[in-house]
Amino acid sequence: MKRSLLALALSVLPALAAAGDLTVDHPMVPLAPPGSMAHAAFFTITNTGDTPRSLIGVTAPGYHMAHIHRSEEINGVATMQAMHQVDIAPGQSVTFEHGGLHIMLMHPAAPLAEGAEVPLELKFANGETLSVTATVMRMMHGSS
Ligand SMILES: [Cu+2]
Repeated sequence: MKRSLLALALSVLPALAAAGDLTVDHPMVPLAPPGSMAHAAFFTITNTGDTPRSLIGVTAPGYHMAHIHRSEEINGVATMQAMHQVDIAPGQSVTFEHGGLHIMLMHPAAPLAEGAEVPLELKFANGETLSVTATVMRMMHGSS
């Protein structure tokens, strides 16, 4: 009896089991000044599975466009580079944070107040998607 129930669960829910290999912690969008045309989203993504995973894109219904970016300093000049793939090795975490990797959210459909929720959909190279809800938070200045 027990065995047949387990077999049934495994046959019905293969996609859910795969999605369980990735976790996203502390998704947040720093509160931006009114009228800002670009916001950033930060989080930490962890691959708890045993196969490499690659983030290849993101969609955000509340924005006109969303891209994966990385901030870099090249010859003393701060720049942002579009990333087409971010690899997350088995057992590893990748942090999207101020001054590094971030999700660039362009042209919000509406201004966002502190505490608002921003839905994001992360897309992976294996065709999987992961829905994440980021919270708009005031960032402490000077804490980098
Ligand atoms: Cu950017």
